Amino acid sequence: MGMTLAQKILKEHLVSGEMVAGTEIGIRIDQTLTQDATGTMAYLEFEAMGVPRVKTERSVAYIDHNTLQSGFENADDHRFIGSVCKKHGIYFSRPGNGICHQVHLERFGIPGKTLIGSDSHTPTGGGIGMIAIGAGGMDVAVAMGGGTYYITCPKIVKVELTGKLSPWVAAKDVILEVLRRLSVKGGVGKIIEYCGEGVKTLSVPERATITNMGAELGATTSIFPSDETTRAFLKAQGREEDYKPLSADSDAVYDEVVEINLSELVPLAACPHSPDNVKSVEEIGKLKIDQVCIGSCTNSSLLDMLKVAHILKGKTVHPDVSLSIAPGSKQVLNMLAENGALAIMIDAGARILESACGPCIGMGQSPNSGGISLRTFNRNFEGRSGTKDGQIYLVSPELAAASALTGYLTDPRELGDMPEFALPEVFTINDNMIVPPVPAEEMDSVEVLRGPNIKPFPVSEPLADTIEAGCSLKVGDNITTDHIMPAGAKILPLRSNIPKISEYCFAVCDEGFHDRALEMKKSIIVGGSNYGQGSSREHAALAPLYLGVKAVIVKSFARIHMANLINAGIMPMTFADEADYDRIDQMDELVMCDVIAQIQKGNTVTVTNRTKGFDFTVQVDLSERQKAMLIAGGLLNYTRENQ
Ligand code: MIC
Ligand code: SF4
Repeated sequence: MGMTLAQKILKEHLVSGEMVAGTEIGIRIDQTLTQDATGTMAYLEFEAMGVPRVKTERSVAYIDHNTLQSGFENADDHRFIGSVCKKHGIYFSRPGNGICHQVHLERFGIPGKTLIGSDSHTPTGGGIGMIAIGAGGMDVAVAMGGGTYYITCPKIVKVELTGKLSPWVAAKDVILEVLRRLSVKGGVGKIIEYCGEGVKTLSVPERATITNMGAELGATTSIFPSDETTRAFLKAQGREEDYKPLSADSDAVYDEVVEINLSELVPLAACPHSPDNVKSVEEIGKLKIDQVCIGSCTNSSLLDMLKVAHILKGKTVHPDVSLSIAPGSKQVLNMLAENGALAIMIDAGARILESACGPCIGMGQSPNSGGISLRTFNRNFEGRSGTKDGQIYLVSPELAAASALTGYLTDPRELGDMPEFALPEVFTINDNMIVPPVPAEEMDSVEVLRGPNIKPFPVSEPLADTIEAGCSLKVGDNITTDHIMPAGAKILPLRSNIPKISEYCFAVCDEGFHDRALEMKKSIIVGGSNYGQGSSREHAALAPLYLGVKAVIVKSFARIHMANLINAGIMPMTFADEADYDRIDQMDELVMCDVIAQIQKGNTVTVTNRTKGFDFTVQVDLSERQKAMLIAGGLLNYTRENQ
């Protein structure tokens, strides 16, 4: 039987398990990446493992999230990460060099390799045929130390692309269409593999836009074949030797098939507050806007920026609209400066931001109260922009630029004829902002620089046999990591300080949670379906751990967050009968006895609701390895015990 492309790469990297969907497999990791907001924790964890040099083929640390430096904290974190990298064999991409996923695609990604990154948009690498997966910082630390990375062997969904995008319809519209059809839960436990004649019509940056935002489907990752277009991209990056043709076998069998005719797509927008709340521009109608933000790891490539510059040329941003543009990398910004496109943007009135995540993670550019903001980003969760009642619409750069000029949501097809936008044959290459590590024999001479904001991570305890705890919080469906552990300019600088950042845990849902949980000492969180969707931030597990959360009982989990809970030693449990969710209230007293014996024996645990006087069953669908990890009190304890 033929294999899909994802199966081929996974099989080649298989260390344990069998390629049977739904079972646990362990894979060898060739490359890792971290960013600064998750990086400090990942490197503290790596240090705690005591491995002197990374064992991967390539590990890179990027500084792109916390670049505001409104206090000493960010700068201290940057110095810490920079010094750890220098010592332990990791390449360090300095602040200003660009967004991790954009730079990794340009300079390091290699078709057929495996990459895990402590950022949920790591699947951007799927645009050049990598298996690139978002993971928690601890998993990345283990992979840097040469450890195996474990995932549930995914089902493979084939997205068959036919036709060709119409003028001014974009790659963003392709992924928005996939989200419209499959929803933010539709990709859980699956890899999305793009095939078909339409693939040839898409450039590497366009493919990367699609795989990047596949994270919003909850998918394990997304992948495109590696073909002549990939070769041309790598050649233009001076890396043709990294090219390798890769595709699925013609008789590959897929678990699901989705067909998309690119010719039929129209400009789309994801409406507030979910990336799958997708409507056509026509359906939304004439919407007056206040702000347009162009950038983020989804849409900040040179190609995107050239289109934007073309649309803005000789025009002025509408008087009621603020337009910000953040080119994705130093390479992109440099090339825009060289070819005059930057001058066109400045001339039109765009506010040029540094090459970093910026407004995407609420680091500045929060919209006005109730403001309507069009963004080329990938997430529009409530409050993420920094303005609680901000109305965020996710759109393509073409639509964003056209709308910035008119002041209302505008169909870019109204722009008339579209010129051919081609990628350059040679990109401007200058890796002077990527600092290589020192050779192994010099590592002892490097001092690791720690600022006062860098606090050790909370210690998790081995699993208790009896858990008696109150329900400190009950939440609904689709709770995101931005609800659990918000980011933004005020909170992000605290990523290295778990006690301090915990003060904001769940503040979006319930400002009293922090104090209540601390007072209860031990507690349990109850939630709905797709709990923990979004980011890979392990802070969404470490803050609850610090606040005494022992278990989370929900209808279903998002993949990375569930792994982060297990790594932190918090029990992830799902209702055997979802109706029981309605029978529990906040502050109910919940009791579980013989927990260890129950999870060792099977996949269920009986919970007594002492307040209401009834028993219910929860599922603990975990592998033997995950159970052992929970019993040990998390991944670090488990790794120490099994070294
Ligand atoms: C995000 O887009 O939510 C982030 C910020 O990049 C996160 C990582 C983080 O929270 O640091 C992600 O996507 O994993
Ligand atoms: Fe940065 Fe936004 Fe991409 Fe996350 S989604 S890596 S915050 S640009």
